[in-house]
Amino acid sequence: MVDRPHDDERTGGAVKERVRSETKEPLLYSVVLINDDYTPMDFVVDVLETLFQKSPAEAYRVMMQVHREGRGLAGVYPWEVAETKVDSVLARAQDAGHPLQAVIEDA
Ligand code: TYC
Repeated sequence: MVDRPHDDERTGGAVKERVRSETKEPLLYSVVLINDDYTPMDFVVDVLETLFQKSPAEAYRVMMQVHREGRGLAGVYPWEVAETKVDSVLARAQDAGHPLQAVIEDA
């Protein structure tokens, strides 16, 4: 274990008061795929590989989870990224004539 310097060693004894933390974590949101009876499995796998950067094996695993359990996690992102991912899924599905749905939830 690396020894963390004591406050005194880093600041020479000065205590910096911090009202808010200096770096703020972005809020994160889940993009969840929803099962349906019509979207082809290969299409869902392709969406997971190309829009959510999943490996072929992971894309297949997530697709089968959605198929069997009704829903599954495609990815976790800051709000605007999650929105763009959902928009892209819906646009791809609509273009191809498939009813695939994706929703955003609190992570
Ligand atoms: N249930 C679909 C089928 O049997 C496959 C599917 C998987 C559809 C995941 C949507 O989000 C989904 N062809």
